[in-house]
Amino acid sequence: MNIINFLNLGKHPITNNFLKKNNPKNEFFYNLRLTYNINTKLISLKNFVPPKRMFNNRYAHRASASKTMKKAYKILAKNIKKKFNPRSILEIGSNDGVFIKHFSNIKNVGVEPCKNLAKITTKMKIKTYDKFWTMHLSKKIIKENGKFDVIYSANTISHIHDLNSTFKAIDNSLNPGGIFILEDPSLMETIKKLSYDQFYDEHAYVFSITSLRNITKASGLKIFNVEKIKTHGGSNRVFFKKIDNKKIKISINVYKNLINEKKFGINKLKTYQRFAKEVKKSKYNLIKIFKMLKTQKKKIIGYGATYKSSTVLNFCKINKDFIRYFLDTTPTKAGKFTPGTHIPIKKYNGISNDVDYAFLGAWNFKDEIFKKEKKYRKRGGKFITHVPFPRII
Ligand code: JHZ
Repeated sequence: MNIINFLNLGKHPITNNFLKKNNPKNEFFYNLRLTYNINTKLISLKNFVPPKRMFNNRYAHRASASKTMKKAYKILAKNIKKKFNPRSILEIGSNDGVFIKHFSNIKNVGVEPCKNLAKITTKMKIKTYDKFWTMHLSKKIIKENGKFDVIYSANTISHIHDLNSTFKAIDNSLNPGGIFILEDPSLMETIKKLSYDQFYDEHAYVFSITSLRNITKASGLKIFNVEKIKTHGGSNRVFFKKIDNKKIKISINVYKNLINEKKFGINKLKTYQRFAKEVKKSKYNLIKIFKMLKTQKKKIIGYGATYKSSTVLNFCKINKDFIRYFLDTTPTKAGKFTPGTHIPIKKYNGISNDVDYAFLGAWNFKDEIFKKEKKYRKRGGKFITHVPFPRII
């Protein structure tokens, strides 16, 4: 057997299933288990959830809900124009258009299977295909638009189950000198930060550069650069070219990253077994903090009803007995309840004066949030986080 299970995180709901009622009938749960592939070094969920259960007309996440991300996409768009000067760009997983809108002066096409999101970008006059990314769709897009100079995809390829055909379809859609840019959470950062909440239904994979190199060998694509970026708790921005494109040289960064990952133990089962042990310890210590504060009758809320936090809440069984409600800036989440744990979500309107502690669901935006919540912190308000270890800040 070349697939080894190393962590069982228990039963979990669909993270996008923000509930209308706090006592839903027939809420769907699946087993969240993590596996390591000895051959490819790929880390993945053991059980994939059918895509249509996750990505549908009620998709809640809006990429532009954070200032940090809006700014990051604007800067990236500027850099892509400067460096590659594309005449055409395709984005796989275009969400609410936060990135692709910066390319309105060239041929810009979006792919977004969540129809409610695709409607937003269509209204913005961006040609959007409200379908899942497949070889079939790629052929249709090429027929109607031609091939592309740049294909970009942030936090989406790790959500697609059939990686072989995904990468082949990308290769198929690129012009000969074209490039593909992928951004996804970094496995090394996930392990270092003990951010086990990077694993949930949508995140079928958490990639290392090593596993990406291994799984793309047969696709016609080759990694030529890697940038480490801060977004989403530490991600890799990976640049691919076509294998036979000799004009683009392979950056030394690629080799440096592969060596660093090897030194870190990305290629060793032991690394994941140790991670699993530490995750269980993290769970124990986080519950301890919540129980202690509950005994002290402190008022605790949640800050940022993220998809990630669903893993923490459901794994640690932190429900409305501990967290009174979540605050979130996303309008479509307000008035709903967190999946599995049924904690009410309120529209963000500042933290009220009677709150003592706020659990950082959006820990990846800690800097942005701390800047915004200076007043709360000044009056003694505290945050609780589980990253990189459970603590009060
Ligand atoms: P954020 C989603 O995950 C799902 P989530 C998906 N699978 C993925 O990979 C990432 O996005 C990219 C709120 N917030 O981006 C807004 C505040 O309330 O970490 C968002 O609801 N106040 C596609 O959900 C949430 O937090 C704030 O000041 O884990 C952040 O969600 C800020 C900064 C955010 O992704």
